[in-house]
Amino acid sequence: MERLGIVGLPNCGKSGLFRALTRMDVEVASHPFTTTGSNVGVAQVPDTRLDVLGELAASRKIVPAGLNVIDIAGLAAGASQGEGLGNRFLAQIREVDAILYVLRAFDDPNVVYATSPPDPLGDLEVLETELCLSDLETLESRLPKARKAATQDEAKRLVAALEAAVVVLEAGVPLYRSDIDSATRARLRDQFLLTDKTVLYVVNIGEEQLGDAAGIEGAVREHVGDADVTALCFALEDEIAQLDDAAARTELLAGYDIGEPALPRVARAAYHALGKRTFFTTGEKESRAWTIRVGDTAPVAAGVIHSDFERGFIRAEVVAYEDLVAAGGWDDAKRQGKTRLEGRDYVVRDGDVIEFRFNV
Ligand SMILES: Nc1nc2c(ncn2[C@@H]2O[C@H](COP(=O)(O)OP(=O)(O)OP(=O)(O)O)[C@@H](O)[C@H]2O)c(=O)[nH]1
Ligand SMILES: [Mg+2]
Repeated sequence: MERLGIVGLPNCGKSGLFRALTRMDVEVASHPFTTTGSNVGVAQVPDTRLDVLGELAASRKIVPAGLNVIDIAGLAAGASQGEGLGNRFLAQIREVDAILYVLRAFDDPNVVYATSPPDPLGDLEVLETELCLSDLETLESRLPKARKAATQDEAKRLVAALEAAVVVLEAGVPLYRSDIDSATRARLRDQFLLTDKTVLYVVNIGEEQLGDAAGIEGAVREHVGDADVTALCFALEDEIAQLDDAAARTELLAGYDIGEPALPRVARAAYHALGKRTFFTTGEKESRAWTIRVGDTAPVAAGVIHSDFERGFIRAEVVAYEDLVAAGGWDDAKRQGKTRLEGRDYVVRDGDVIEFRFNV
């Protein structure tokens, strides 16, 4: 399953974010390089549609989708040359499918930091520079061999793609923000470059900056283009996430004058950016969100639940979430002829509610 890696400078708040996302008990401390290995966990991906389904079916249990998250050791300037935790850090990034950059905006003299006052765009430059340098090193070590082998057209095109990447990276532009065309980008995929991944950004703001969140977010967004950017106060989100009592949560949110916690939105954005989509099953026992990828067919979706479902797949009985809700529940949707039977070739859509028919 795809993994989201949390990447940022030492003491920017990565582990606090990881703890809030996964509810795992990891060390969050005011000294840099607190995290030296990596913490691995699963973040729940909240989905209001699932809550509605659970209510309609009076389900005894609600099971949201999950997202694998890794809290990676802090990166210091010079990491690509072995500074800080150096290559260990870069190796950890290589293994993730998407990067969640954490940029620090909160100011606290008790939590030492590389820059003072904090400078989120400055953080970004340090982080991206290290990743670009590491990719350049990778490419430069591979190019001579690729050039030597380039007797066929396809091999020549690969060399051209590697050279195009070098030009972009030398200008300090990560591949995910470059204007390299998609065919060239596709040729680079097998190189597993660090800046060829999906990226999202979060800015860790202090409680006193909550009023400024939109402005801080906007400044980063202007710099990064299409990617998802969220400014949030990790410490506060962590506190909210720990409250099981809904009333206490609402009270805390109101106290800080924020309508909705931002963390669920970050989890959803990452899930989506990784190409993950959701279908649901619903009933009295449980309502559950299952993860598929864009383009997955009905038997593949069935296989997410159980491999026997995929092997013995006969048909899927499907209704779109909106139609099910409009009908008032699964049984009513069925009575009203809103559910339909789909076969092996059906491409499952985000929000489909499904009952599988299968042979065992
Ligand atoms: N004042 C203040 N402190 C914060 C805020 N967010 C995080 N911190 C503190 O920042 C410190 C570092 O947080 P961590 O989550 O351990 O940071 P990290 O990025 O994982 O650090 P390393 O693992 O050392 O790279 C902790 O003492 C947090 O309590 C904030 O919004 N305001
Ligand atoms: Mg940490």
